Amino acid sequence: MRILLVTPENPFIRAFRRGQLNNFAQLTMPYLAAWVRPPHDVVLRDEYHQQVDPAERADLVGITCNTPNAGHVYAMADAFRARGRPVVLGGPHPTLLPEEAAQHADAVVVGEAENTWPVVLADAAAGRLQPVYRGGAPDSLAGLAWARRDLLRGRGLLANTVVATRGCPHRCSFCNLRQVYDPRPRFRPVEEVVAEVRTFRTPVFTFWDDQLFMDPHYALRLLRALQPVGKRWAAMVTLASTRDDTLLAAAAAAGCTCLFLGLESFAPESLRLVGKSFNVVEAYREGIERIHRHGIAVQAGLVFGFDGDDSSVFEQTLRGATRAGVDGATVSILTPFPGTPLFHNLARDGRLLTRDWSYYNGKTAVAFRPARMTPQALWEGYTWFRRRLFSRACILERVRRSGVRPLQSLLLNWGYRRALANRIPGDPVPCSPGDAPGALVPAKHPPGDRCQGVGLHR
Ligand code: B12
Ligand code: SF4
Repeated sequence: MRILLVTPENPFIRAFRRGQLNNFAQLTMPYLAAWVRPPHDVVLRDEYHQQVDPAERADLVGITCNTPNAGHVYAMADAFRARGRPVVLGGPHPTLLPEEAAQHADAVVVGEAENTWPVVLADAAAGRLQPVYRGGAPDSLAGLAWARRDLLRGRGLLANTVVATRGCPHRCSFCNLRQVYDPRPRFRPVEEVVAEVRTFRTPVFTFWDDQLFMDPHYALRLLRALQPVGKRWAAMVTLASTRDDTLLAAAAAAGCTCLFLGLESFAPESLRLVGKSFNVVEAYREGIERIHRHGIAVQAGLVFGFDGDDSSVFEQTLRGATRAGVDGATVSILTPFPGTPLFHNLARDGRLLTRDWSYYNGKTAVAFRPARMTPQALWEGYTWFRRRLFSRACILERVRRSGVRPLQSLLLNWGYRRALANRIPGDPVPCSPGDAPGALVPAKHPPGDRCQGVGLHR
């Protein structure tokens, strides 16, 4: 069999991310490619920078699919199937809504796939694909395959990412982790992670774990074992998990240059409402200074649109982030992903603006009605905030306050600043000629082709 694996990227996200300098490659499909053994062969197409041709020869097409990519992936899957190529869909969105995904696939893989993907491959070879595969989560992460990074082309320094753990002990109401993955915290043997990292040809890489420091004992062992490898890396952690100076010192010695902190908000009420009060706003500055003292930069995850947010939140966050000296920030619009408590609450209260999943990307669109401002005000505030945060003056001020790795921070910020100029297709707020503003817009536009009617910022 010739197996074609696709990493999709819808036009909105691609337009948004173009120009940023930290777009590390997605790991999913190179990872699944590792299961394909001779006599079968495997080809990888990454839409971030490659075209996908539905006429390409393939005996099986595998596509990963998150929620914002769903319409785009369904159209792609339909095009492959129209040419007689069987399609298997997996990843977050097919896991959350398998019946919806099944309308566009010959098989749907629900959840983690270590125990089901080999069965899918065998069934496809025998011409007996089943409609749904479930129960693929491994009990242990020992002996996991290594991703086929050799299949990644043209990603240069950004080719290498790795995962050491799965799971997170927290339950933030906007997060999909518990619905998409087996919630048990699991850890790969330290020596396996380090051996995999040693194979990287680049001097830099990223951990794609949700919370690398979830278990401080495991983290410390991993960091100590990584130190002799001599590579530089970044990882996602919570601010609360960085209170331990021993851990931070070990991270710095092991090559950590940047920690991504899901701060989400500078508004305590907003954090409380989404179950994230373990982020203590008053402690942000001190916590960030502690990380800086170890020579590690901070990339903050910031989200706007929580129920505690009114239109003053943008200025409040700009002030807070600048004072705290965050080196960089990933800024998002709150997005109610299907299956989350947030989604259920907003659906119950009639606050979802659309079920066109292309609006659910957290970057180029607002998908719900915020509690204390209009959808337009949220979009405008978010846009204003990004322009201000990535203005020359603010970048220089933050870099000055941080004092850590100024060149790295200037480059990252310059990437985000450059990306501000990208033209993003479609309207940011769901609209349809004839619909009352804010009316629920069913997914009636062609996938990936947003409404061009009434709206802002075209
Ligand atoms: C790293 C990461 C990113 C990276 C890279 C994206 C990527 N997919 O690699 C970055 C930072 C760019 C990113 C961006 C976004 N992400 Co993200 N990301 C992750 C993260 C932390 C790890 C993904 C990963 O690499 N896992 C390791 C690989 C090997 O496994 P995997 O992808 O999970 O796949 C396994 C199974 O799902 C299954 N599988 C997956 N696809 C397929 C396909 C087939 C055919 C088969 C058989 C099996 C299968 O098999 C794998 C092995 O078990 C996950 C959370 C998590 N813990 O997984 C969130 C997660 C996937 N991201 C999420 C979101 C929301 C986003 C954004 C929309 C956020 C935003 N507002 O910008 C964007 C979307 C960007 C885009 N490209 O469209 C959500 C998805 C929710 C949803 N309903 O879609 C998750 C689950 C986070 C969460 N807490 O809710 N993300
Ligand atoms: S801490 Fe992060 S990964 Fe964990 S539940 Fe909250 S948002 Fe999700």
